Amino acid sequence: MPVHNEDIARIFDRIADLLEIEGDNPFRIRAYRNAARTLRELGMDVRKLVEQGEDLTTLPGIGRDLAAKIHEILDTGRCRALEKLEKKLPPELPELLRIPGLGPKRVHALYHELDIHTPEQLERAARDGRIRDLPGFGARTEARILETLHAHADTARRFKLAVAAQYAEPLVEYLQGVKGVERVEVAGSYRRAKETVGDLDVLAIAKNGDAVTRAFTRYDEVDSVLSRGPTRATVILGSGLQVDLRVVPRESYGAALYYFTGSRAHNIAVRRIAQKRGLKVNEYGVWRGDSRIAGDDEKKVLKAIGLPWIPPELRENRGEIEAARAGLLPDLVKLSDLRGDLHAHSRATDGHASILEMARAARAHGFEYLAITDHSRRLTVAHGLDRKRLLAQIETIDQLNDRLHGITLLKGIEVDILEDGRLDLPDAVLEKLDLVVGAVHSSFDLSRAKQTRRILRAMDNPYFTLLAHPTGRLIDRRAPYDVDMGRLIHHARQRGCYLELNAHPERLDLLDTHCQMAREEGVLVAVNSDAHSIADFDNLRFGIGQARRGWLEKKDVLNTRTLRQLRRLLARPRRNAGKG
Ligand code: DGT
Ligand code: CA
Ligand code: CA
Repeated sequence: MPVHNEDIARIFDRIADLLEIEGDNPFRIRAYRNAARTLRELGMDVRKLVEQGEDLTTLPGIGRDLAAKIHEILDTGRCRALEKLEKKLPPELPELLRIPGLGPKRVHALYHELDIHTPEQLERAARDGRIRDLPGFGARTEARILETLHAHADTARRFKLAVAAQYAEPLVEYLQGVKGVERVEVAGSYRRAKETVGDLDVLAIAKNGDAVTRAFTRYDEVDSVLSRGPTRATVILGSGLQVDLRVVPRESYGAALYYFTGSRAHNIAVRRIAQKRGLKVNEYGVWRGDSRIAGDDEKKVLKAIGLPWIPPELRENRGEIEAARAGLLPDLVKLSDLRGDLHAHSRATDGHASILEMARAARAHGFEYLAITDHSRRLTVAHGLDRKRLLAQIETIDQLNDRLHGITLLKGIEVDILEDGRLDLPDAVLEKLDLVVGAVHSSFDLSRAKQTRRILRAMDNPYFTLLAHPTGRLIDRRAPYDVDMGRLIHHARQRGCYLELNAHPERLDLLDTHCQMAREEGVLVAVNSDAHSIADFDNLRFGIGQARRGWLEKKDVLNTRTLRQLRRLLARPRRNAGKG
């Protein structure tokens, strides 16, 4: 079974999880996490680097020891260091860390005090009220654990979109190479760019379906074959991801693509419209009686039902059908509309590249501007900037801008929003910046009222420009903090500030529904990479997918503006600050 970067990253994360539960040396734990991150962000297969004879220790965060472990995993598919740890601790223990609200200290206590090592045991203990008495827990935490356990049950088997893409892309390439295959596309939630996908629904055009499904089940990443016939097959990949393949003739490809893209709710609503017109829609075509009036092309399928083509990202039955009928579909933002990025880190804090390297990478991406927004002092784990270091960075950026061509660096900060809503650096420094990105990195547990008040107050600061990752959620790992998003958006409108859609595959934060709210309120959204290395700009495509799911058009996205237009929008102190 071939080993992917993600597989090695998962092994390193598991090691870090287990070490963390055992309270091991934080530097050692961080080394594994950084290495996992490096592997995930690497633009190419690490196996290829090894085959080219590259020295892995030149990668950020990879020393001799970790390089040796990568070689070991590539060669043997195993990692002895992990196996040793798994002999000491129940191997399923890290699963508990995935439950929002449970950190390593709490998992340590659950295991050592109550011998809990599975979500099922946890649920039983929470129901019996045995958790509230553990030091560091309490009744509120116990209730929250029960709540999140139920939410967790639905998401546990889903794959983050960016991870699914790592498996989908090579599979599509493989199928395209199979003899007789004319066309391959992934439909389903993947095509709708949903933040997580349950399984992949792959469609192929071919005449000899039997040969194609056979070739599919022989793909070298297939772990088990659930079913196989002449037109369809279902397999599970080594990663645990399920893939359904359907082979269809050319004349029904458009209908099949439309049907299997979904969503189910969208399909049902459209079928009802078709029925009213005396038509039948299925995966083979649009039918009037026995005659097929459309099928080969998705656009023609929709046209036959009396609808314009609807972008897949909108197909959730959230108003897109009404908008389509009224000719009011949004003209969705595209990746190529982005002219810059307003959230990126450098080596000065927790990034992996110098400011110059980041600037060059952004320019190579076709960007006109890049904001450097390193962390502020409060975030000590990231070596956050204090006043003095930020002033020095401002000077460095001014000097770089004098010699850089084709890209402009903007001076920014990702400043912590403190628990009382103040910002982590004085106004006298913030004043010198082009933009101030405010972020919540602590006190996630505040009540809804307090959390909302905290962020509203931060927005009242006249230098505040942009709210980073507004809900704070990490997909599958941390629930969003409790906040009144409607009020935040309304306040942003009044204060003339903006919201971020953070494109990091683990965040995708704003949510799609919040994008719709922002658009309705007229608050611009910045689709940012939050890049920590030069490869991270590639993640913007997932952010754009989410923005499209949120109905955003080019005009709704702050960083589609030219630098000149942007400067006017960033002008501070904010024109409206203090009013309203
Ligand atoms: P997932 O895999 O959970 O992320 O979500 P989807 O949307 O990919 O759902 P999936 O894989 O169960 O099915 C793919 C698409 O096929 C789905 O979006 C709509 C279509 N589909 C599947 N079963 C039905 C059905 O019983 N009725 C209708 N109308 N459509 C269906
Ligand atoms: Ca699916
Ligand atoms: Ca499916």
